[in-house]
Amino acid sequence: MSRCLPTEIKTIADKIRAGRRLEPQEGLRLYESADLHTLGELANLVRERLCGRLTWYNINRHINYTNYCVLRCRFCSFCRPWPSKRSQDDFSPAHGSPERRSQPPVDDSGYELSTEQIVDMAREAADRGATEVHIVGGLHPRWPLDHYVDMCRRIREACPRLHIKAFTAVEIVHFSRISRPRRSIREVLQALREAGLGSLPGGGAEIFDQRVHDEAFKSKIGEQDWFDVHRTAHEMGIFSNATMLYGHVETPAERIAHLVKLREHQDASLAGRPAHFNCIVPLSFIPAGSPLAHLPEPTGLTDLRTLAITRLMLDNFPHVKAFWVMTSPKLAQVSLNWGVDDIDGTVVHYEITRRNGHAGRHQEMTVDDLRRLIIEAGRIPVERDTLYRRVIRSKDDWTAEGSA
Ligand code: V47
Repeated sequence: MSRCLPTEIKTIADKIRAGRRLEPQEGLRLYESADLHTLGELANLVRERLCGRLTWYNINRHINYTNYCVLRCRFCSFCRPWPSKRSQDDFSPAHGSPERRSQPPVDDSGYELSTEQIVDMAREAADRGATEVHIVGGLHPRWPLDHYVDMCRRIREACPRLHIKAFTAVEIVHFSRISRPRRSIREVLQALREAGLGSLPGGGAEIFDQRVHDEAFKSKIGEQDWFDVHRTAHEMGIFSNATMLYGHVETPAERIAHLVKLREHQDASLAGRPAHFNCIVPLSFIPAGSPLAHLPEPTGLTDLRTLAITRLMLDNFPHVKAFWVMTSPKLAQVSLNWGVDDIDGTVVHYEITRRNGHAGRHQEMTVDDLRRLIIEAGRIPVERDTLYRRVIRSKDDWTAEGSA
């Protein structure tokens, strides 16, 4: 690195080169004063120490089972209110999609997918080579816990090899609250695991700060509940991911504090629990269509800076994942030289955010698209399964390296 660095940044750079952990104020200094190229070089150094030039991708399908939600979060453009004309006891399985096609409705109204539709989507994904379904949705005002258990069981029966990564910590807490008789977080996770749940996605963490929470996520679970779910999952041997939703009402210092809390949790999981976080997914806020639509969307440079600093602060996370639906495929590609080593995924359909509010819900990347992005960035593409085992394909079949 021949660039002339301010003394403070040079000290931080030396620390990173020596493999030492950064303090919160050092992360903040990087936000405030490191130039983007220095950040890229440092994040790249850490990334290449961990996995060289390899870049992971997976063949998956996201399924968002309903947009009805009992919460009204200010940052959310996805949720829809339960229609007042529907009866209190109505529990019909596929409202909003009368033809029972395997898709949500094309307009922006409320919808809920029936379990049959979800199983069809999972089966179609498995037939197209997917190794994972990523299933999340709104907090439905009527569905009982058994509905979600049954969803997992029926996917497992139809597609025994498909990994079910499902339900954010927010949903798990909701399932516990609505269960009758009341089930603890551990009992909910146990019931879901017995039915086929493989791991938890990282959604719902947003920013762990009370001021930010009150301003943007007031009705949602907070830091303590989110960590309770992931702690319990890790204690039970269930792997999970973590997220950070940035670029709305939070400050850089609040982002750093969020990352440090994740790092502390990961230290404890790695030291004494049978599972831990597999990756961190920094999510770039898309204001369009949400009550925070007046906010400017994070720029590409904020995205790169945040991804690089995430890599540098989370020295105990094996992977930093770019979710191209939120950053755009082009920026996800560039980020492969700013600390990112993993891209999610083929995706296929995604309902929760649509870039600029008007993109269709069909948001798919082919394997060829993903590999081309990765190779052109000077990286080596490797297909992985949910647990980061290399996937080996032969004709129409696949196996995960090291799996039973
Ligand atoms: O929890 C909601 C976020 C998350 C917006 O674990 C928004 O592998 C941007 O968690 N703009 C869901 N983001 C997505 C998610 C995820 C995605 C890919 C991979 C993984 C993983 C997890 O999306 C929500 C929330 O944090 N979100 N609204 C928005 N307007």
